[in-house]
Amino acid sequence: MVTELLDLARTITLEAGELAARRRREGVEVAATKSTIVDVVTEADREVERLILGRIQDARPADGVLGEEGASAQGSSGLTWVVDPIDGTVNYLYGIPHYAVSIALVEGEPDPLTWTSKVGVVLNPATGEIFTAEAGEGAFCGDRRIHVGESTPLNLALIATGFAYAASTRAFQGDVVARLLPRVRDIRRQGTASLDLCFVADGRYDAYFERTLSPWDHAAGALIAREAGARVTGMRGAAPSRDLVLVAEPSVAERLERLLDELGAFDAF
Ligand code: LIP
Repeated sequence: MVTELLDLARTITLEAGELAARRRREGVEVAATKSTIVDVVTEADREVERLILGRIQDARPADGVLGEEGASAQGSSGLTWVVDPIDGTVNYLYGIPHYAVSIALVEGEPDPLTWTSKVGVVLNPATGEIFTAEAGEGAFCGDRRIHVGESTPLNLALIATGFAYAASTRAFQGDVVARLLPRVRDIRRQGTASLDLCFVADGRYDAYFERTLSPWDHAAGALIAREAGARVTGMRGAAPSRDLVLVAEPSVAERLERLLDELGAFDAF
């Protein structure tokens, strides 16, 4: 049953990715701004989400849907599709080939603090890389099974992170990164949370952490990372949420969590 749901998620994600890439080739403009002037949405974001919503409702009319650009359906099945039609919107707007279609299926209330993830798919349409996971069945990049990297001391760890759209929050986050940078191998900020999570799952980063993420940013990638052997946590052991998403090989996660706490990364802002 769940495998069929993973197949459905993969099929919809691939079709959505083709549309996103085609609109990118045709040219992309800002359609509107959201929380701040730099928090943008394009017409492609909205069109891709409409396509995904339609495909899900055709195939699974009793399921719920929660989408970044407003797609919303109250289901009766106890299952909800959590959709980021184009994650890494700023990269997409600038033509940087590092953005993703991210679709997850969760059971229970559509709340990252309580839901149970069943299926996750993250596709980078620009490269064709598709990451998938089904709860209990491992994580894959294409047909290749993936696994988090080896345990490593933090001074040799490559750490990915990201920043909010609000200037005051970015100031706080920038101060944290300034204190973290001399304590680790290096920092990466590539602008697409779902791919950051998948890169940890595939050992391309040693860890990723970010605060202020939305549910659709991490719903699929967190399951993929967990199924690849990562510890996936939120603030002080809670489930991942807007408060914090922290993902790494378990011993690296523990060391990074302690260091970030020491550096004030978990303080209120
Ligand atoms: C983005 C995230 C990224 C974060 C950006 C933004 P969007 O999502 O994927 O990790 O740092 O600020 O939130 O807005 O492109 O869907």
